[in-house]
Amino acid sequence: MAENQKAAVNNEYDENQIQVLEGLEAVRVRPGMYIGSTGPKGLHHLVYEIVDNAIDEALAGYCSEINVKILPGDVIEVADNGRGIPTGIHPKEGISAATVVYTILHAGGKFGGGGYKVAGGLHGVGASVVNALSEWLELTVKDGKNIHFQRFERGKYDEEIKIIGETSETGTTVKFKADPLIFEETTVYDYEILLKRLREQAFLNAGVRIVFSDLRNEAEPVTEVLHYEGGIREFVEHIHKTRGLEPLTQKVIYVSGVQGDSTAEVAMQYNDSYNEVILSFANNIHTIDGGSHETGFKNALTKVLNDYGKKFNLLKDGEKLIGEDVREGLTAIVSVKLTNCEFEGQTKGRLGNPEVRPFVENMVYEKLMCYLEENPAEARDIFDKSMAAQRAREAAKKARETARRKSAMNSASLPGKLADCSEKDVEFTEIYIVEGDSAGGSAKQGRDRRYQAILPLWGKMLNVEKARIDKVYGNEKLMPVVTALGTSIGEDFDISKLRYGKIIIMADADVDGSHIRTLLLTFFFRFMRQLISNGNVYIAQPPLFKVWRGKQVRYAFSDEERDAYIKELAGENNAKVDVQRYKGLGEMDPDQLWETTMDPERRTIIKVEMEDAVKADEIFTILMGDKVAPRKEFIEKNAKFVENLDI
Ligand code: 1YM
Repeated sequence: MAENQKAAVNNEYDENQIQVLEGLEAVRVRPGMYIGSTGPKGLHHLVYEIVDNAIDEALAGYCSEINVKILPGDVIEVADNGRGIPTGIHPKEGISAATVVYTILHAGGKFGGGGYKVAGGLHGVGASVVNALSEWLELTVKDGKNIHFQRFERGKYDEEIKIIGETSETGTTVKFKADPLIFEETTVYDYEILLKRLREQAFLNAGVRIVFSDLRNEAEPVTEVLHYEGGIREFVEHIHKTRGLEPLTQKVIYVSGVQGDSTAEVAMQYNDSYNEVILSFANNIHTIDGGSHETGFKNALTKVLNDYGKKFNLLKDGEKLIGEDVREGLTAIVSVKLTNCEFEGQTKGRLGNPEVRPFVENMVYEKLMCYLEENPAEARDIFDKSMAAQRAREAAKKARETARRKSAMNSASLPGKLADCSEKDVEFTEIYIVEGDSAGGSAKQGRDRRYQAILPLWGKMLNVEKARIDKVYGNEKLMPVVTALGTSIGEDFDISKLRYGKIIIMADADVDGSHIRTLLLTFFFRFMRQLISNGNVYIAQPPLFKVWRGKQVRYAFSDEERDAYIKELAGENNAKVDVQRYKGLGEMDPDQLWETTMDPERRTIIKVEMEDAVKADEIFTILMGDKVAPRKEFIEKNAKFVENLDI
């Protein structure tokens, strides 16, 4: 008698089954708890969970290639050539180990064996969660002898895993369709989002070969091979290339170290911009809010350059480089792999583990110092760049002091165009930042002046890309924003001085509007980052259409919604329905603007997440940088959004 049948006779099987179903049912009842959301983010997370298991197998040294496909109907297939998930009977559960992995909550990790789970999603859940949230999932395991197969529907199965053929190959293949009952908004994958994440994984796990294909459009299959022997060094080169940045030195600096079961590696290179890009990862998970590994790296870098300057008499007595100086124009990747990561913060985007800071700090200090001493010409270029940044910072300080003296920074001289609100408690106040005078005019008339302030923007856009902070303090477009918000910027930023709890960017749904949103988000990201991490920044969503029949009026935010309203208002007898497309906010009268975009009871505003700002910052570098090729590529890729963009 097979183990599982024995178990069934002993009733254990039934109990297990019940437990399993309750476990997976819990995932279906509260999917957000396991994958963050049931929106597009959660949908893509399903793919990462399965790919992570294949990457673990690659890191364990048994798998050299991972194939990821988007098939017609938005079915995902992930296949690796590893050992294959074990199919033998699990002693405790009485069913196949592979079935356990796919049906028992939290069994996604490696049970039994030691070692660490390097990959792993945001919430540390695995295959069983993907299974629970899939309309169907098919698992195929090849163990060098037999092909094993099992099918699940919404996490449940009718049949045990069974042998369906013979093979001399090994590996695991998982095919699944996200459940539209769970992912109500969409089950359509975004190729670019998956590509970005898979590429990132290929950089972080040097040597792993990921082949990614989008086969949804049979006439136009797309395949991309992601394979980087240089690992995170190539990641840095990739960032410079795609953003059109010119490296300052020829080679990417790479340092790495091991301490106990932990490893740390850093790749870094300076470029011709003033912008700092540091991406940190812990166990292949992007730590968007940094943490102990990133702090360790930053501390070491500042210390190395100061000590280098002192040692070679390049710094005068009392002269000192600060972090901002040594990170100007730097692109760096910091990646640590630990047995046990502690993620902190509201979005779990920060690495906690305190022991990691001194580990990374000491490793980077020693190895980077060695590198600089062995490469004096490069060292000098880097040091000189930091000194230039320091001088610019001094200049900025002077500009700031002058600006202060002119008392532009205190609320006694709020910008002339600001229509302030009467409420003073930031918990209740909002400011709408509006592009254009006509939209600003409507907003001023339409608002609730008790708690809504309006700041119309005017003047020429500052190219923040090429401008250091000192330029911001004289910019006619951005300075009013700074004074109105009250917090100041950069080093002086003080969130306790913030004058409005919600900062709402209101711009048209067209190219110019997207330009102004990108500018403001980039500006906030670079000079007032805490506003974003604190969740103060929002994007207003003005409607695209007004649909009406007599006195019945509807506002539509998409073509589909417009069509639905036309149908609704036309009714049985097909009366005439009018449609107006808003080309800009300026076309709305004050009442309409209030009703559709400003009334807290009816409006939709989207909170800006750190990731949105990071994206804006990337786009900004490409759009504003002086390299033609990446800009051209970006525009070609996004042609439908930026058709008329005049750059
Ligand atoms: C397309 C997804 O899941 N590959 C995969 C998973 C496992 C193994 C190999 C594996 C792991 C181990 C031993 C071990 C998993 N096994 C388990 C468990 N690809 C994909 N490839 N033998 C094979 O960790 O010791 C969980 S994942 F728990 F069953 F061992």
